[in-house]
Amino acid sequence: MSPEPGAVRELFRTRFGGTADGVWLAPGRANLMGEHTDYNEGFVLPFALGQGIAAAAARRADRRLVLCSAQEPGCRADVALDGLAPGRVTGWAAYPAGVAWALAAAGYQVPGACLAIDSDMPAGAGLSSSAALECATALALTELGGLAVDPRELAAITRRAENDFAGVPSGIMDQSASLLSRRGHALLLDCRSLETSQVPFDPGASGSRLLLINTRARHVLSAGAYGQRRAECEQAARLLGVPSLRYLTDVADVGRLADPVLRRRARHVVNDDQRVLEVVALLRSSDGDVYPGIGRLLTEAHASLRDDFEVSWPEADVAVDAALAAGALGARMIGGGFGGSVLALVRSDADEPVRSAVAEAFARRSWAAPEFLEATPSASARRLPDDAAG
Ligand code: GAF
Repeated sequence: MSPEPGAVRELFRTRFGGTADGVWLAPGRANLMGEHTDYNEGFVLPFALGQGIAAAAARRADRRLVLCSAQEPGCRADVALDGLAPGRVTGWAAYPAGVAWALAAAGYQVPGACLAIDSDMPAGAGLSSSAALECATALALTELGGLAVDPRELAAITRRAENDFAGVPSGIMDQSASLLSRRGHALLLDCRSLETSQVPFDPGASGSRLLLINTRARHVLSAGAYGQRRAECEQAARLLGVPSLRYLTDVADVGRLADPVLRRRARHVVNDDQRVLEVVALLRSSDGDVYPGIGRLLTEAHASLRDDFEVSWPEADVAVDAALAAGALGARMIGGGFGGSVLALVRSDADEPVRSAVAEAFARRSWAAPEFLEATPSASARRLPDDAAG
């Protein structure tokens, strides 16, 4: 898992000539609990995946950022660092260019650089490949420039790249997961105080595992529905007289909203915040096998995302139902919604039956076959040792 360092070094050699100064790796993420809670200043509990984005990079003497990607053969982006502005770079290159722009806006002297990018993450699967691309770029540029930037500040900078440069109105979860996670842990992030804590998370030790099901319905965050959900949550908070929905501690308070749609949106957010804390309490308890309880919360969250927040999609609902019928402890859609992946928690001996049941349910509907990936709580973004394989 994770892109081959040798392959990305070779890509650098063939596209730019010479040798990269280093290879940086940033993971994608899955989210155990807390969906659409980050931009409501609530709680999230993501973890870094083994899969991610690698950047082989070298410093340049001039003020240009030159990019190529194994996933975009024949495409080379060459941008001047001076004069970068939102809207000037489009497509995939907007994410790395946006990082250079956001670092400069934060007062850092960004060096010119060549970056060769490689990924082992399916695009559009809702596993935050764009945040991983931003974070790999951020680590490469800061280290090449000798800039010491705290990972929390880097999370804010990379989020700014995504929001203000690439024009995607996301919250802080994905960049934080990529930069702050720890192997064998989930990351509890309070999106109001930005405090984090590491929660031990090792389903394998109890004979369970996490299965990601890429439903192959493509997830596109920049589409309007995500922004519409944000606006609905802000409106609900305004009507309830609180700075954000995080300030509601009793779900009964949402009953004061006259509009049934806003009531449902707010109910999801308050309940999902609560579910994050319940999952954390289970993971931290020493009460035997906590995974059936976590599974129930996952399935509850899916119903809430489907019925109250209305961001699920038909392939996700079918995958969740088929996984549960085949014995999964719990399952839910993850990420922004309207396409992407489902996370299922399964006993190891139910892994095969769950995969077959989901694949059959898709085949019966003549949908493209789903893709199954292992989700292993992994380490955060880092520079790979220079002698890493390849
Ligand atoms: C996407 C966004 F990028 C995150 O910030 C978060 O809002 C998530 O959707 C929903 O929880 O991944």
